[in-house]
Amino acid sequence: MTEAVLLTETNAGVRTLTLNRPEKLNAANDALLLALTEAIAEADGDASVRVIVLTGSGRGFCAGQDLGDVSGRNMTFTEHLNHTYNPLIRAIRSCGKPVISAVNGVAAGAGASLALAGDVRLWARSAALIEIFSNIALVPDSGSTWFLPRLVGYHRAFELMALAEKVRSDEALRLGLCEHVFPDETFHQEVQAYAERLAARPANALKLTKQALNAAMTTTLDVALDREAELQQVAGDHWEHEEGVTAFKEKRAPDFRREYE
Ligand code: T3D
Repeated sequence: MTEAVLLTETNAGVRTLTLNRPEKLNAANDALLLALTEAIAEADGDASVRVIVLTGSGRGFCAGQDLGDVSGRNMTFTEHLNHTYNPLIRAIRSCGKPVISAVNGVAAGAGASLALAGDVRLWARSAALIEIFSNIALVPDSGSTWFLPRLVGYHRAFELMALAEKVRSDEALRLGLCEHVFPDETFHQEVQAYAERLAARPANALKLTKQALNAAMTTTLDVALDREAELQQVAGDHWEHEEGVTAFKEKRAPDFRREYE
């Protein structure tokens, strides 16, 4: 069951998790959501994995909740979100490794939230994001109400959610919903190359950077300054720091991967 809905591949320290329900644009059922959450935790604990990529098979990234899977469900909406989507989004945000949302096609509803939740968002030219919840008279969930206004401001977020307008890749880049847009034809190669660049960076420093940035999103400057000072000590005591400084002095590129090879 798990193997069918989620594909896992590791290449050069990059763990790619591919949502695999292409005939439904990777709409999420419980099996997929639970498998994905477990796979992220597993990758987080695997020292050979330095970067995690989330993507979709076929022409979609993720069309949100599988609407064929809802009737007869033995849970309230609240219970369902707390059981499936919320642990998934928390797993992405608390993961100590960079997570790339590699948005290969349409990302709708909770799929849009998944597209926004990554530390880096890479889009294929034909990808699009739709905060589609209001089409079925639901509220944006899985973190969309947290991510989107921080990126585009309250008013643009409200309009995108209220009208369920499709945001195409050129506008997504302009709005800051993604960092890079790549041609469809070479998308997966470009994602892998980008992920390998990240994988060569100092893993401990990136973990602490993610931790600091996540905490800073909801705090004051004073608290952020204190946290930076604490985390800098942790980074400065790590071998990566010594390697970076030594490499600078020796006028060579630092080797931050040596511990894992
Ligand atoms: O706990 C809870 O349950 C609450 C949580 C909610 C989280 C949510 O995500 S709510 C939002 C749920 N998602 C949607 O409402 C999106 C529904 N899909 C669409 O509106 C469209 O499919 C798209 C705009 C995303 C893409 O349109 P298009 O024209 O490119 O593709 P299509 O032809 O509509 O879809 C292709 C196939 O995928 C089609 O199947 P078919 O006819 O070829 O057999 C379609 O039914 C299927 N599909 C697409 N989205 C879903 C889906 N099947 C089930 N659930 C879907 N969400």
